[in-house]
Amino acid sequence: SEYSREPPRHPSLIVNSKEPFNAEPPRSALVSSYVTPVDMFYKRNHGPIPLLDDLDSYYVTIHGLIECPKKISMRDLWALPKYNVTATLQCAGNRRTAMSKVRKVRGVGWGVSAIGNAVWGGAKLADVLELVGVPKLTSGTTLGGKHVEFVSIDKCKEENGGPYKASIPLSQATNPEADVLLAYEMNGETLNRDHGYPLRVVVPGVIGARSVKWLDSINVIAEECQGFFMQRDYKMFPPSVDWDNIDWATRKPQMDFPVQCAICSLDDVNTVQPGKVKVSGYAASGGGRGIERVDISIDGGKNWVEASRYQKDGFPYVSSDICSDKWAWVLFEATVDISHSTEIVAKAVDAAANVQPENVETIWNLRGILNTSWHRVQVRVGH
Ligand code: MTE
Ligand code: MO
Repeated sequence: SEYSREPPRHPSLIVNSKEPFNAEPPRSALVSSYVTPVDMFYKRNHGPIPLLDDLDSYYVTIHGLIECPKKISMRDLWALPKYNVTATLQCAGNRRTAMSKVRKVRGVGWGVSAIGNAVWGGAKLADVLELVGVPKLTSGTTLGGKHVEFVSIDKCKEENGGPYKASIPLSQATNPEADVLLAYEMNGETLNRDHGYPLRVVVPGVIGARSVKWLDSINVIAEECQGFFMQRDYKMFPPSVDWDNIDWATRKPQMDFPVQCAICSLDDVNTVQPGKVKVSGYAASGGGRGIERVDISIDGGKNWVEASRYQKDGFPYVSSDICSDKWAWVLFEATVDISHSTEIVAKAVDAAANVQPENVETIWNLRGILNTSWHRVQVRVGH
């Protein structure tokens, strides 16, 4: 079958869909290290994994509204300055299963682990575009509504057998500070097949859907990409919209992800001994907005304690710290005293003072994206 050449995967991944392969690690794996190991990183696919075994014949075509269209080889990319960017990638469908419990949504179910933090190595898209005559972003440039479209090699049924594609604004693509990468490494190793070998886009601070894997071509276009995943998916609708009254044209494709956090040291339902319980997890926000605070409550949100936050190897995290990884999550930790059965709640606040919503009902949407409601786990005290 078309799925007979899939790569090997770690046996402890939780498989949400086999073909196409969609899987996430147990949540505890996310808090065992600041950088998520490649084999524990969630895998989100819409078709079979392409097999590109001949790098000599691989190149990316860059064309569209540019003066000198060009084919770029891996050799060309390796010759450009290499950047290592620590960035958290999060699927817009992270925590979808919990949203579906309130009212059914359509889409692959995910727990809290459709997210990971990796060190991506590669060339900056702004440098690559400069090679084909597209200047870097400088103040005063007018770029209109132009977008840069990324087209993959894979084939998916949503595109009627065509390739996966997405786009980002030209102003973001040509801005060196946006750190958009054409990545050929993940955590210091050659990118593997599941994550886009030999080359993928990484758009920091933006929902995972725009970080196109197995890149085939880059197209500078007059307006945003018209592909399925930009126009008929990954858009945020209000709770009043359902499948019988949806008008896709009324909404914009989702780009930045909102402030998010989840407890990873505890399952949805836990039995604990009375006494101290460690609460740790991740918090992240889109657009390079850092995490200002993570609050923990054991009384349903009446009283809160602030968790400690860190990045790197346990270094305390300060949101104003210029050394912090601006595109990366923070891990948090707090210890609470549990004397009776209750719910433990976590919520994060980002640098723009955005706060996670209290309840999932208010942000319910038919595709089940962006469930960023307060994360709640049950603790039952057993003796
Ligand atoms: N790129 C291609 N070519 N095909 C895909 O199915 N899935 C997207 C994105 N890029 C996808 C893709 C989605 S929805 C997400 S969340 C991320 O890749 C997941 O990246 P990962 O599998 O490396 O974690
Ligand atoms: Mo995704």
